[in-house]
Amino acid sequence: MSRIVCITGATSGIGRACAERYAQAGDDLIITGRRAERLQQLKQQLQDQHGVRVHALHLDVRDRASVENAFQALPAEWQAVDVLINNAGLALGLQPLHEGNPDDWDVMVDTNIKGLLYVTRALAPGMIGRRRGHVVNIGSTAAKDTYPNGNVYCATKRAVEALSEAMRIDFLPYGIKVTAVHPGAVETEFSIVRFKGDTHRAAQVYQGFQPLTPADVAEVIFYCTSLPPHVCINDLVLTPTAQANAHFIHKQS
Ligand code: NDP
Ligand code: 8X3
Repeated sequence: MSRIVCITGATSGIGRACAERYAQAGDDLIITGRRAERLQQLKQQLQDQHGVRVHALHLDVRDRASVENAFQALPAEWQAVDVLINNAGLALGLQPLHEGNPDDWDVMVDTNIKGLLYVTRALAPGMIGRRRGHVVNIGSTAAKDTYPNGNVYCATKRAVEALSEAMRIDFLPYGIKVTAVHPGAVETEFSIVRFKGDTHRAAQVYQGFQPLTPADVAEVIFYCTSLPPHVCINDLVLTPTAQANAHFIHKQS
């Protein structure tokens, strides 16, 4: 039976790969992101290739009123969301805390923590009312281990981990599953965003080992949401085979 799957940050990387994976399985999709043109192109592509229904929400998850309005205004046929994938997120900068840019901190906290909360607050009551739903929060190995200069980004992902635990407890009486998925190094636009368009520096992050692809992560997320109703993966870490944790990546020179 097809589901309605809502993916935040579907215009790139892991979110886009999830949209493709769920569409391939015949699920209908609500896709969100700030880049309207990419969103429309993806919607068209998924509809044409997989024959699924796609609803595109052009929004910035940091904008609370816009998130509330967008989900309140969902047409009736889109309201019964089965799976929410809180994926929209980013890192900005990689400096010691005492040299960090507070504007970057605001964007990371507002997107990775507050945006995730706003979207969950908009969709969870419907899941609870229906006694059916699954929230997948994208954390990171950065949630598990703080690495040098990672400070605020690591803190936001630690918060995602804590909020996943909190949701699991609060939603427990209603049968809502909550899964935190923590990827290690995945080659996406993540490092280009972190290094503010410095593609050379971004590429170096993934040199000397085989990183995960967005499709690898999407496959794992899809698996987590395809288990029998009584089975829930609560917390899952996946890394490239060459990566032990946030600190150790075995690179060939
Ligand atoms: P990308 O930069 O490729 O994709 C990030 C997505 O988030 C884009 O679709 C972007 O869309 C969206 N996004 C960012 N800010 C906002 C916002 N304010 N409102 C709405 N959408 C937003 O990176 P990844 O795919 O790698 O990142 C996805 C998630 O995975 C993030 O939460 C990241 O922290 C996490 N992660 C990534 C890892 C990696 O190594 N790549 C490892 C572990 C976790 P748009 O710009 O159009 O708004
Ligand atoms: C993204 C992975 O190691 O760059 O969360 O923080 S890392």
